[in-house]
Amino acid sequence: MKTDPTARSGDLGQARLRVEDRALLTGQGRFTDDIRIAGCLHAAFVRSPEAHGRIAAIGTAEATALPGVVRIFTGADLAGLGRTSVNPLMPDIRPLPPEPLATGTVTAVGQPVALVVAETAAGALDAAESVFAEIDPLPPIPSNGEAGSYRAREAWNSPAADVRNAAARATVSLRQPLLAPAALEPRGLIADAAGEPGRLTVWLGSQSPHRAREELAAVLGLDPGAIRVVAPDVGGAFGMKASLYPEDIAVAFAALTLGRCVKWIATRSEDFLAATQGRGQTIDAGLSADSDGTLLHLDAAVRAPLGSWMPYSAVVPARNAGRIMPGPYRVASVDIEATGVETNGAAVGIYRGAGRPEAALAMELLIERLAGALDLPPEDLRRRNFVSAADMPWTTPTGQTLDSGDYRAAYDRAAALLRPEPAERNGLLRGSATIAYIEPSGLGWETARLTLGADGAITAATGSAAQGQGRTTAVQQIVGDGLGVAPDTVGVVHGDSRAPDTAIGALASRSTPIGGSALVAACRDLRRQAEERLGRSIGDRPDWTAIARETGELAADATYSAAGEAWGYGAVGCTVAVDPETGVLTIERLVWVDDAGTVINPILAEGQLLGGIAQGVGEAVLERIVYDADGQLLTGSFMDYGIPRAADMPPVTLERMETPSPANLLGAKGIGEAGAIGAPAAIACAVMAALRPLGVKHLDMPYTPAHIWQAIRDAQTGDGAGAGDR
Ligand code: SMO
Repeated sequence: MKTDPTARSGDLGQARLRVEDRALLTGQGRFTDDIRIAGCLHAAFVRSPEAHGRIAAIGTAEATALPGVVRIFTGADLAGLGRTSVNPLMPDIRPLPPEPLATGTVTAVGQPVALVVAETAAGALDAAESVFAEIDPLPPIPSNGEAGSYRAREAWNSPAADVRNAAARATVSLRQPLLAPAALEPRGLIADAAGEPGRLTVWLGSQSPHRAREELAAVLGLDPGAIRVVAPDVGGAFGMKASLYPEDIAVAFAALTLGRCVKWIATRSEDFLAATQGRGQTIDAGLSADSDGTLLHLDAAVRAPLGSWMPYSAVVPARNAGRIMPGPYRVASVDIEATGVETNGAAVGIYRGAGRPEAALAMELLIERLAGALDLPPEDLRRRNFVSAADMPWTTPTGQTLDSGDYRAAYDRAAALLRPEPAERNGLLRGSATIAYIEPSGLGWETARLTLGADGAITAATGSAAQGQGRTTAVQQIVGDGLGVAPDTVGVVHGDSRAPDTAIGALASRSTPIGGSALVAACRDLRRQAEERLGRSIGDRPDWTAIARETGELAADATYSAAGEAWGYGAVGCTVAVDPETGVLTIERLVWVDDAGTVINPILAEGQLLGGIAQGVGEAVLERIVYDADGQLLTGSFMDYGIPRAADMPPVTLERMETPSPANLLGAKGIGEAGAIGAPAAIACAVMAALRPLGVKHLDMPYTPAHIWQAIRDAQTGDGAGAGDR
């Protein structure tokens, strides 16, 4: 382990237990569904049974007459509302904002077509089943995105390297499954308009309550100041709770129209049908090198399915896959194009990693194949091409600035931890690989507000909302360090659109690098204000109670803009065993070296890595959303969609390096997505190493026993040219 003692002081880096866990683990959490408001009505949605079709009629008469039904809304009732926006991160975007309730046509199974509001949740569900939606079917655009029309596009080109010197070129052709983010807590909200007319309080399971407030205000035609959005305890989000949904708009509209409180909590099936999905990209890529193994040219065509509407962050996965594709390697030139295409299914958006795992998977498989073509060990090919510590900051051919780190050192350590295993034992085929990944943590700003009460109480409000990552614990340590007080004396507020009053939210692994730096800036400002008022230095560990007696209440607001993007990185070694008789895959070992820059709390960092690894393992071996040819969802419950359980976790060895980033005040980099980025690429490379001797050239995830068995069989009988599933 390499640490930089200058990177931490005081409470930074201390392994404190999470202060959130007592409540969360003893059933004392307060999630949206736990919030009971007297007189609150309940909502249920009527959803399209067709993937694509024309609405002929929506019959609500029978349902309206049922006892306890207050009102049934259809698309026509909401026709005057505005539309949500799409973050214009790619130069060429044709936005596809959702209708809160469909009018005219439906474009996905599960799309809301009517909203029933009733006195009870059961009454709303009963009435929803009595609403008759008559829809004339149209041919659907399939979910794999190969046929849909484009909605977003970006290209990254650089003058081509001299590929006449290329000694070898390798290609890959990936068809990645769509995934369900599968947060433990489904979506839901309470919209309360029972108070002053035109004012709205919303409790929403959200990563970005401030953005939700802005979007609700724009869509509903209200002043943002008339809306307060609060994210209470949130049971996981993973990108799926980042953007405003049609259901959120419809429920808020119903509350405002009725002047009442309306609550909607999604069922698990509704999350499978209508929450945003992740991944699903098709990537065709090629990589060439000269005879020394110096990488020359990377070309890639990324097709990202977008589903039937575009949430705010819709183009992030396509853009990230393109801009990150060269990974931690020096590649002389690139020709990459990423395209987002419309399909008839749930919206596809950001999901833990959001384009980063897709890029790493393509690049690492290319490296393995290219090494084979050059007759070099793949580890050597990587070592020859890492961006070196001396190169930093390094601008990639896609225009990204890698800020700091020693990729080679992390790689060597991971490779050393993964001791070689015999290739074959007990009839099992073994495969190993050590891969490398990078994890950008975003640009832009975040806010923090610190207050010193007249009694000396310190309260820190952060714009980085919490969904179980342990933000309260981290914020206490950052502010404890910044103000020279014990962490557990710091009160923490997060997830409230009134405190601070502007913010971005918890996305893209940016909460500690950018949100944490905003807290540091606020601490510096509070110290400066105190010293100014007192006319003297207050020292490293001041007595804030005594200061408050002299100064009275103080408040420091900070909006911190990152100086650059901080890039976490790491290396992962993986050994797998495949039983060729049954196709059963065992991940025998994962060894991991991650550099997230300054670490605030190693327990939190480890938790983030392990959680991301679990989701990455799920992606590699279990998870796949399936729509049939008619666009019907075949994986609508956990009976049909596998997520990893504790017993599916392989043994994991974690080590850490700590190279502070020059890009922000804390020197922190992202870690929330690292596990989900590195695990699928490492497992895929190890699986391919195990299967290659049998003649299997490529196999797409998930590596289920049936999938592996079929690939082995096809390779042995010559069917499908060893392509496995194609
Ligand atoms: S996938 Mo993240 O919540 O930016």
